[in-house]
Amino acid sequence: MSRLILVLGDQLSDRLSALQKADESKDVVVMAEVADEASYVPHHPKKIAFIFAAMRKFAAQLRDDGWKVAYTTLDDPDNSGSITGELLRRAEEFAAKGVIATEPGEWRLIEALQEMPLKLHMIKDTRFIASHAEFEAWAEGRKELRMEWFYRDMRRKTGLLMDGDKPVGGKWNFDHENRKPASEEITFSGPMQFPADDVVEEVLTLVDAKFRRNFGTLRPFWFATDKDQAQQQLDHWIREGLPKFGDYQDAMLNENRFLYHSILSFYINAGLLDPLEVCQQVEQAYRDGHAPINAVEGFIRQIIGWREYMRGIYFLEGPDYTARNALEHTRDLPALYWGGATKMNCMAKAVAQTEAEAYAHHIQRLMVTGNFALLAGVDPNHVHEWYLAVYADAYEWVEAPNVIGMSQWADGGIVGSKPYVSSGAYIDRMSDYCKTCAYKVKDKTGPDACPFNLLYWHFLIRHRARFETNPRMGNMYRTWDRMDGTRRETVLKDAEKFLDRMECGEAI
Ligand code: FAD
Ligand code: DLZ
Ligand code: SF4
Repeated sequence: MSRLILVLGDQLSDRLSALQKADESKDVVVMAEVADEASYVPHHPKKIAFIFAAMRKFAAQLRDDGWKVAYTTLDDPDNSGSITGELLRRAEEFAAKGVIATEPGEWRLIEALQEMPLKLHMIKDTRFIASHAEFEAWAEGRKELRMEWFYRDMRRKTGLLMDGDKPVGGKWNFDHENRKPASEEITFSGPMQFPADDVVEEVLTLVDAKFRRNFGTLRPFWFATDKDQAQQQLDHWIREGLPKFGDYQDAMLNENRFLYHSILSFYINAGLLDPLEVCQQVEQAYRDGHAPINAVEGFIRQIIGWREYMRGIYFLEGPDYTARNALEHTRDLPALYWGGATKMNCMAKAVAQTEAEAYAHHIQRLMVTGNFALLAGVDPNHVHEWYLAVYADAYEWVEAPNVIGMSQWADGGIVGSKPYVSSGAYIDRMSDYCKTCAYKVKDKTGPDACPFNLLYWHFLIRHRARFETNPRMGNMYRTWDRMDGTRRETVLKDAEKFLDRMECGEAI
């Protein structure tokens, strides 16, 4: 009797644990494009097209390798609309005795599989470096779950950038060298653009017909959709982008959407690239003298540090994590996040590039769109749903700790010891956005004052009782207290006026 082997849209790896447990001669691989997954948030059309095209190509590769694959396309008239529905349908069709599944990356789907009336063997996702048990053991009894300590354990475990038991270069972290504004011409030509082949074209037609109303531009579609193409993007970026990745990691520019970023998260998260192998290839570039330590260490820390840490937090904190709202923020997400007009150049640029590419880099996500939502007091659950929908690399295991934890401080300080908030001065230092903005970043009050300047103080004063005693924030409260009383009143009044105009739907 055969078993069903579930392969989800973000599990497209030959070495997936469920495939390794399977018997190629008897078992049936089940893959399905389903309405439930394609619409639990209004995903960006490029994200849906990427996942469907990569799924179809992965299914073809499995068939070539000798697997029996039962694949359901979205427009199949028998499509039941859900992953569990498809498993039940295929169980009957193949008289299967049970399902083997690699643990999905979202509680929602884990719970749905567990409730299904079929025998289920859910196994670990071995594409990650730290297992849940390892992360739990690391977290056990710690007062603070600081990423940096976890990261050092991951360096020791993987042996990446290690000389025996010592870090290469004599330091674990070279981040202080990585904060340069982009003042020079960018020499990286950006991600490779892959022309649409027949499989991609067919998917684009389907997605265009079914998801045209979702926020986001489908064409031109340039993503890699199989592991060979994803490897080409990795090689291209190691060659051209990696050497300066560290220096300009936090920079933002009007005319350059990608700077030196790798644009690899789509591919790693979907399974087209293995995170450890990516890091090994990046380390090799350092050992060959092609890239400096600050770039290589910085990149490897993002993957074996932040990426693994975020996953650890998501599974440690449990299914209610996305509902957390420590700062009790209740505002609706302003229409400008869905492309509505705004005079704030930084926000307009970050949203427009998100709409076009289903991509924005880390500092745009954290210090522009995330910062604004936090300062303005937007309900973190709305912010979470937006990020989950609009980025092609977004699955809850990685998106939620970044948004609920790092960006919105809605988990009360598990991920970040202080909220990531800043006035316009930070954006001005790290970008050229302010030069062409309708607002004036140097104005602290008045009709032209940068909204980030107004809202920054408004946020700090709203939450004074909570943050005044935070050792990393005390200085800001002392600065406020030294300000002239009338000026303080004007700042808060102007901030209130701005928020009222935003609530009324004005193009702020
Ligand atoms: P690079 O800048 O080239 O970084 C290299 C790699 O490091 C990335 O590909 C990614 O795999 C990893 N990485 C870097 N930072 C993080 C991080 N904080 N968490 C996890 N991995 C990281 N990343 C996602 O993969 N999915 C998300 O849904 C997501 N949502 C985010 C939401 C917010 C509010 C913030 C602040 C960050 C979010 N990130 C998310 C992290 C980060 O912004 C993206 O991984 C990165 O921008 C992807 O682009 P890149 O591949 O060019 O990354
Ligand atoms: C994101 C996504 C989308 C849009 N569509 C599908 C799909 O039709 N079939 C599928 O197997 N997976 C899809 N995915 C990815 C899943 O939502 C993802 O596996 C879960 O959210 C767990 O991370
Ligand atoms: Fe953004 Fe303020 Fe600069 Fe305008 S002035 S781009 S709103 S930070």
